[in-house]
Amino acid sequence: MAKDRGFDPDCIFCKIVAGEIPAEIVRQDDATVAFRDLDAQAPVHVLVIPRHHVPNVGALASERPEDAVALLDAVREVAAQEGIDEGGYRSVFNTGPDAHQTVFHAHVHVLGGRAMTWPPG
Ligand code: DGP
Repeated sequence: MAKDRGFDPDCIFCKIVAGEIPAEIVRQDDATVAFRDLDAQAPVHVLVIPRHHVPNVGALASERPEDAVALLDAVREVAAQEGIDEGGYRSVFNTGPDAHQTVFHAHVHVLGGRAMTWPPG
């Protein structure tokens, strides 16, 4: 991907998009990249991110709505590819410190392969 204004050189997920640091990529398209979370919380734990750097999903929806739709489409495809679409899976967007967002590049966690509990912690 060209390092246009959508690239933040200090962002770890931008570095994964650019291939500067390794990740186990499971799916990618023109707008999104999906890779396994380093700190898996379920048998399947994939992060789906937009290639373009924005800090969170709200910014993605307002600034790049076409990428937000692509992100949700990618979630559906990753779930099918990982075999968790029939049993069910959870999609999580953490936004801000109180929600435990630690990487400020929009991402959705796709978790599955086990029964989930509610409410989340
Ligand atoms: P959040 O807490 O919602 O911001 O989630 C960030 C997730 O990113 C967290 O579950 C761990 C994961 N993560 C952080 N750094 C890396 C990395 O370098 N590679 C991979 N694969 N995952 C990472």
